[in-house]
Amino acid sequence: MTAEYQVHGAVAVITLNNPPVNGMGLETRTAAVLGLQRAAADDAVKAIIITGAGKAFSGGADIKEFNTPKALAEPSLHTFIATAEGSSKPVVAAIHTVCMGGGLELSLGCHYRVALPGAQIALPEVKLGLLPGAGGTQRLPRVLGLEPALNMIVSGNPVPSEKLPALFDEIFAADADLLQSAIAFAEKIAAVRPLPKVRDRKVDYPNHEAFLQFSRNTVKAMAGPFPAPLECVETVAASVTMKFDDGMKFERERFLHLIQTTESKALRHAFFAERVASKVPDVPADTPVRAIKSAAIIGAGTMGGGIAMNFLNAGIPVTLLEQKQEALDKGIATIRKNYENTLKKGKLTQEKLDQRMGLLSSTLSYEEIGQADIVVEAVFEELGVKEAVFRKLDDVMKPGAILATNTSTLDVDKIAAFTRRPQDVIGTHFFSPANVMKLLEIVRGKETAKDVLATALALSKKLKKTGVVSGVCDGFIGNRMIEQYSRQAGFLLEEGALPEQVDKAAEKFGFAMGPFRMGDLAGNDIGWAIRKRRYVEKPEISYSKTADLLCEMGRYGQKTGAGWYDYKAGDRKAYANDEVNAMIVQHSADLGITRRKISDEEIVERLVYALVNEGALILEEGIALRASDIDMVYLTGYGFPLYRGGPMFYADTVGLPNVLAAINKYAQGHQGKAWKPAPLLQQLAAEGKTFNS
Ligand code: T1G
Repeated sequence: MTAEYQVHGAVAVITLNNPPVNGMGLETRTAAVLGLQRAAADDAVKAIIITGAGKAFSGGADIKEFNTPKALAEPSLHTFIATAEGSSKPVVAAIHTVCMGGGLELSLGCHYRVALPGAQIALPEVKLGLLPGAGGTQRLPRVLGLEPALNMIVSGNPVPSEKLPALFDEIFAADADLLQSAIAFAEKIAAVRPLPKVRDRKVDYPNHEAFLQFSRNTVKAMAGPFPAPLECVETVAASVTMKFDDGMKFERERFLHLIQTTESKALRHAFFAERVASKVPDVPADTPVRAIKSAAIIGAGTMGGGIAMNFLNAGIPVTLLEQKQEALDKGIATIRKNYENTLKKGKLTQEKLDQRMGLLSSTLSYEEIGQADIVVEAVFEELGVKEAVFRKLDDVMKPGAILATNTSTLDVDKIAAFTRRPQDVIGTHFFSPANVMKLLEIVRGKETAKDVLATALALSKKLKKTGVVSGVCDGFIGNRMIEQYSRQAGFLLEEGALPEQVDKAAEKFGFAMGPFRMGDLAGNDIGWAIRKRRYVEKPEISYSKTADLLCEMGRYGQKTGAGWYDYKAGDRKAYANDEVNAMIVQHSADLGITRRKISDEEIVERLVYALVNEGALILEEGIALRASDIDMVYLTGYGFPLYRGGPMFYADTVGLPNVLAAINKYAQGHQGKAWKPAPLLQQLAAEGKTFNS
């Protein structure tokens, strides 16, 4: 069913019913318009209510329909709203839980709006790179006033219904029965004429031009590469500068422009990618999860402390375990300092700080953590150390406890094999700083039980992380791809580029930070240790020696005050260093390479397509379940620009044949053997398909 029709006395009730959030897809719109026509034709009906079944009034237009013929097929959302507004009988929107986007626009087209308190009211289209395209930019200002409406539309953030009295004719008590209350309201106003229409109101804002100009300047400064925020300002401006119907036409025109932009498609891709990432084909959505009411963290260092904070923030008690008291004391002090910094920024109350610290305990003894529902180890990244920890955990942890490793490079199956319960072992790869970065790679071992995986996915939501499932391989998804990206960055130095040029090109493309600044931040010695291992384990893989030479100069990065760049105390700016650049130039000479001028375009192609090609291999091997998971890893863990949708989505927008042609071109160049095109990329390019089809 997509909309139900019932008559209660003289009141017809149309209930939108398109789970999960009553997205107003074509079938829903059709059924609802039929309901309005039925009510209009029934003389016994004196008033009409529109409401929503389940957990929403409506989450808006059905985003899944966008860029398909259904989205604009009649009855369109405009037609649905115009039918309600044009009804000869009063139409009352009865709102609860969620009323967003097109759902709110529908209610604005109704003659009356009533609600329960606590309903989330929003026009969040801007977060999808759009603007309210069904009259919201023209009607909301007529109800709330220019400024409050503009703030809601440009921010896209929800406001609780009880905070918007101007929007509602009545807000019922929290424990009221919405339908009964709405019917009583409808009966009360059934005979009132003329029917109040939002479109007949005027927006009164003296000196609105000054306010709008201020708004344009402010929004332009914060919108970055996204066109939607400024379009929101311009269309809301039309609510004061144009007649209603002209404003509606202008809004429509700008909406249809935005829905075709890559930025909007990227944002909508990310919206669904984030949600589909928690779906694992062979793990049913209703798989029972294990209760996680307490946690233990092994290791109170940077990672262990950050991981502990995630649990504390979610209200889950944590026991922090270390080998020495001073390490414990240091770790706890760091956690407290982090919270105090947040408090100073006004983003945490003292009460919350005390509550979280009150959930934290510590111990030097494994025997004391045995009852925890999950234990996450964040000890030194060396297999022997992990083995000792997991053998101990296997001895002390209660049956059914989840044993999670935060390893970023080691084999989760090997770690699981150190225990008699490999089915309870899983990888939970947090990204530093663990209490900040949203990404959580959930590494599924070959023995990991389905309910353990389901529990880890549910836990990632509770910890407000974006959980992405990865299979077991060296570097899982993110680090395995970043290795190819870093290899290309090194080769570019050998051929003629310098760190500053590479970083600037990457940051112009939209990366939060270029590869060399990123290395300096993370610590160049980390990559050095991995390459030393690679030189032994996989000698066939070549790397530029420049990064090794840099480490031999003791330039590990920000932590040593110098890396690819120099850094000054209290100044996050990276300053080019002549000695490093001389080393790079000398190294090219030592290799007999005549340095050449390299374009920013080539730099970006080689960095990004290195990610794409490795991502294609990861997909082929089933390490990642879907291309959009890879995009989520890069959008939430590696500073890939959101407006480009992630490496795989970006490759789709470039066109896979073009990506393949570029890779084949680079395969003819310096260190060309690093460019073996992934078979999946070749296949999809040949078939004219995309990664995210
Ligand atoms: N269309 C289609 N599917 C939607 C949807 C929508 N509008 N909103 C949510 N879903 C799906 C979502 O993909 C997930 O699917 C499930 O519902 C639960 O979502 C013309 C153009 C409403 C606050 O931007 O903010 O109207 O994974 O996990 O945490 O002007 O979903 O179960 O298969 O997020 O309870 C404007 C977007 C649309 C609202 C519920 N509306 N949605 O949060 O559940 S454009 C939005 C949300 C528009 C008009 C314009 C949230 C929620 P699955 P969820 P939740």
